[in-house]
Order: sequence, then C-alpha cells, then structure tokens
Amino acid sequence: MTFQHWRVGWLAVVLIALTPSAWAHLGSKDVFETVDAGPYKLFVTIRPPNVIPGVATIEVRVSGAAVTGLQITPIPLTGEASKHPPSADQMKVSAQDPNFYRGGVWMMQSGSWQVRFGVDGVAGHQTASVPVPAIALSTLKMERGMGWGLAALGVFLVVSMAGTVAAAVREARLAPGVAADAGRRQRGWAAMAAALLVMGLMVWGGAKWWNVEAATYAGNVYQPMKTVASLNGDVLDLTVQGIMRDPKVSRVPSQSNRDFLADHGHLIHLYAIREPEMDAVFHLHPELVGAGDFRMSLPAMPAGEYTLYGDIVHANGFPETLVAKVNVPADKPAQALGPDDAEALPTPLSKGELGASYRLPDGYTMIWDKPATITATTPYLFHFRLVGTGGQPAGDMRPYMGMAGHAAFVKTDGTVFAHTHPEGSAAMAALDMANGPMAGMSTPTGPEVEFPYGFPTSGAYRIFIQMKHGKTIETGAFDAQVR
Ligand SMILES: [Cu+2]
Repeated sequence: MTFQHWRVGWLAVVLIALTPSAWAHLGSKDVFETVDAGPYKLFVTIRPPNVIPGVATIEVRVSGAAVTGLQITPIPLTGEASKHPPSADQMKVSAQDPNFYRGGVWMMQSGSWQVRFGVDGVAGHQTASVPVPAIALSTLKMERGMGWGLAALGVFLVVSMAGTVAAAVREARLAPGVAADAGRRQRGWAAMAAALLVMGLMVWGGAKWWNVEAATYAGNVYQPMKTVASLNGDVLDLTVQGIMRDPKVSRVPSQSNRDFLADHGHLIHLYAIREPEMDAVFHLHPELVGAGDFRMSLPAMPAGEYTLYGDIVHANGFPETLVAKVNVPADKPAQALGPDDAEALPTPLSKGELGASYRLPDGYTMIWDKPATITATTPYLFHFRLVGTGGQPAGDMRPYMGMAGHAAFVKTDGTVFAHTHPEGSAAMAALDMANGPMAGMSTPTGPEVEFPYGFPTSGAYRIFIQMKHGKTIETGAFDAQVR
C-alpha cells in the first residue's frame, strides 16, 4: 500500500516537473506552415510535444490538386540519419471534412527535425517537408504549498504504515477483546522501529534517485543562449554566449555561438520594441563582428526601455530567439536606417486598441481582414492588404528581404514573440534545408499577404506587419484580443 502511494506521489512530482513552457519564437512552439507538394497545397499545423520522447500531433488541410492520401515521417533535418527515413505513417482523414487530415509522430530525441509529407492524389506521389525544432522545454519549480502538502501526506503515510505494522505484530493473533501482554507490546514497538527504519531508507533512496533523475533532466532541458546588450553612443553590441553540452550526457544538442546561418540574407533579424507601451518598433539587422558578437549603429529611436528579440538559426537548422533589454537615452546619436531596416511608431497600448486599418506615414493604409473572433491555438491564415493614398490597391509591390511580407506576433506581457512569413512560422533557412534552396521564397503577387499562424495563449497581442512597395518598407501595427 505504502509503495503504491509513494509511486503516485513520485508520479505527481514528475508531472509537475515536466509542465511546459516554450522557446524558439519565444513562447510559441507550434509550427504553422503552408507548403506545396507539387500541385498539392498543404496547410500544416505541427504541435511538438513538451517532453522528449513524445508525440507531435499533426493536422493538415489540403487544397489544390485532389488528394487521396497523406503519409508522415519524422526525420532529423541534417546528418546521416536524415538520409534514412523510417517507414511512413498514414494520416487519418476527417469523417466530417475530406480535406482535413490528422496524425501523430514520435519524436524520440531532442534536436532539429523535419516532418516529411508524402501526398498521393490525381497528380501522383509528391513530397514536402516542414522543419520542427523538438526540445524538452523546462522544469518548473514545485509550488511551495504543493510541496508542503505532499510532504505532510508523505509523513502521514509513513507514520500510519509504521502504526499498522506495530498493531499487526502486537494484536493480529489475539482473540477479540484480549489485551496484548508486555511481550507483545514490546515486539510491537520493535516492529514499528524496524518499519520506520525501512521506510526511512526507502524515502532516502527515493530522494537520491529523484535528485539524479532531476539533474539529468535539467541537463536535458533547452535554454536559450544568454544574450547581453550594451549601448555605447549609437553602437549597439549584442554578446551571445554559447551553451556546450556533452552529447554522451545530454540529449539536448549544443548551442554554439559560432554556427549561425544566414536566414533571408541576414545572420540575425532583430526586433527592438519599446516597453511597456509597444509604441516604437524597429526591425534591424546587426552585423556579426566576432564569435557571438553582433554590432550595429542604431537609428534615431524614442528614448526608453526596449526589449530586443533576435532570431538566429544554427547550422543544424535549429532556430532560436535571443532576448535582451537595452535602455536608449534621449541624447543617443543616430544613424540613418539601413536599406533592409524599418520602423513604426504606433499609438501606445494604453491609448486604446488599434483597429483593423492602420494609417502609414506616407498616406498609404494597411488593412487587416480580421476574423470576428480569434481563439488561442487555432490555426488561421491572417490576411493583410496595402492600399494607396487614393484608396486604390497599392502598385509596384516588391519583396522585402525576399518575401511578400514579414510578421511579428507579440504578446503585450512579453511572453510571446513570433517572427513569421507567408510560408509560415518555420525559419526560412530550415525550410530551405528541408525542401531545397529557395523552396519557400514568396514573391508578392499583389498588394496583399497571408500569414499562417495560431496564437499560443489567450490575451492581448500587438502584431507588426511589413510589406514593401517601390523603395518604401511599410510597417503596420494591429491589436488582437485572443480568447
Ligand atoms: Cu522576416
């Protein structure tokens, strides 16, 4: 009985320790992606597990050429194992909707993965891949009240078990109503002492075992690389510390600060957002000047405290969002904005919610065809349009850093930051590795852009959307209340 209870107790502790948080893209782990497999179009949602090994759940909405079947296979994004995919699993088509498929794949190890989709239909067999970073995310500290509660329960179990053992030795063979003699009572006390000793050893052993398990698990939990920002005159310096892990001990790959891949033309994409009002946003591209050292001269910025969100991609395709803070003084010298850099100064959060149309400084307007309600974890294709000064659709649309648009979904409490593209939320460099170079690059076909995305949690978000016409990079800002 005691053993069973202890097992339940340990299980509770394990479950608490494994409660999730999230990472690359900050706080937004699910992958939302639109990919083409030949003439088949897939809108893919992958929800990676919070613990590894674990099951990633996958949903696909198909369009384009008619599809008759879908298969999924998890494969590492790089390395020898990426060339030897295991056998594929069939996805299940929805009974209600013939264009909706569901499935799941086991992710056995942390790291940079892809899910390969095999599509059968009128256009024969085609494939496409979506990168998935899979990592054990965090251990949460047990709440103090819960800890005391479990400890009290444990003490109660030990004491009552010792009492039960003592009573059994003392009275089990007595007839009802007969009192135990001195010898039996003495043996009862001895049995209680022995039971306490045995259970004490069990608790001690259990704690020791648990500490070893917990330490191993902590070594296997992903942490973002520590990033420190400093400002010297107008020069911003970002120092990134790598995390090296022993592959024999840790199941999480090392995070090097010297293996960054260029992602749509830059080694880092940095959003600087003034907190807490989110009324100034800059999309910047510092240069790598040394190992883990990014630097740039900042443009004119309103003074204040900024949160910096820097997206980088490791050589194995694993993306990471680096987070740092910097205080910009009022008298900071300033440089002009770089050719790929952009800014916006929307009204402060406290001045009320931004509407679905955003007036840009040059008289253009960006419009969000906003859903009536937005719910957390639901995949959406968010649609934005650019109209000119006379209300006509904007002309002369250009790709902005190789894409029809860039989006940043930022929760106002700072717990979520996701920089995404019309292809989806996977890093472009990883998408290229999965599908071949330039597979994902979208060129604007008109003054509109769509972003597949699902908000991870309910609450207030501010969304920054960027599109380019002529030489002008427009940054629109929108607010969303997510249920
Ligand atoms: Cu981008």
